[in-house]
Amino acid sequence: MNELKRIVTVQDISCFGKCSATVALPVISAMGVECAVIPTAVLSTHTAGFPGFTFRDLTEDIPGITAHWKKVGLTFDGLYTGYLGSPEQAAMIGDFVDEIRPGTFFADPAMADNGKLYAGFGNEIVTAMKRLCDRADLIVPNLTEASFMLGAEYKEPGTYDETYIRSLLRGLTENGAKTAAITGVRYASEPGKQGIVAYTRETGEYTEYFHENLPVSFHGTGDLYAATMFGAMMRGKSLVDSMRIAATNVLNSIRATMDDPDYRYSVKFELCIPELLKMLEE
Ligand code: PXL
Repeated sequence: MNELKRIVTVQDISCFGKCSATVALPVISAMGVECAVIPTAVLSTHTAGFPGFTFRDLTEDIPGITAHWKKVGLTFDGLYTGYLGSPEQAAMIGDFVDEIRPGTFFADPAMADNGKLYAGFGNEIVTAMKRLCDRADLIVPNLTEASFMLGAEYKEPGTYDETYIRSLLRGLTENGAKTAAITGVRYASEPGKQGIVAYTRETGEYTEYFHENLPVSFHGTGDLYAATMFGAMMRGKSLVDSMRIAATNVLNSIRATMDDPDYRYSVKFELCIPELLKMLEE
């Protein structure tokens, strides 16, 4: 029998702009993992750069979807949560975890970047995301999200050291999250590098993967990173290999987009899927 893992991702559909579900669905499927979706909101575009976007909150639809799934007996090897339409959705997803017990719960608390919450979010989302993350096997906040969730000082990229990152990682795993990985780490001592650093509470082990820091920024790369990393884990890759594959896929996609650098349009990840699949076979 050909084995096919099945996951469900819970995040918004931004109809234009390649982030959240419109990245997770194609990338995870291409990686050879079945990907179902619970949409948390439908927006005309993402919230970062297209003034006047529409936003339909789907909070009321979620209990009906999960109750139906429970009734018909669906099961999942993994759950991947991202951008939520409202803080209340975090509690609903918590109930869903209790009911369906997905094999691995991967949470990306997608709510902030560059020291600021995304448009439309207030402090309630931070509390709700933190509570959801406390239940996860693996969480992948960026530094802004990590500092918001801990009420800790946010430091600008390239101005901090390993001690700062390690203390945030320990804080993030204090209330239940098994492994925390902070993305977009840039140490003061290594100006040309960027990476991801993880900490697993049970073993006390730190895992890291650093690579070249490209001096450009595109919307949606955090979502591409998370989708690729979870896809790789579902394909049986180790934590460090999944971090490397995700980072390389994002770097390849950024390089493929450098000649067309509008931040809002995200990266041309579609062009890099053949390369991604090769990395899965290594
Ligand atoms: O990439 C994170 C993200 C996801 N979904 C929506 C967003 C953002 C970031 O701005 O606006 C709707």
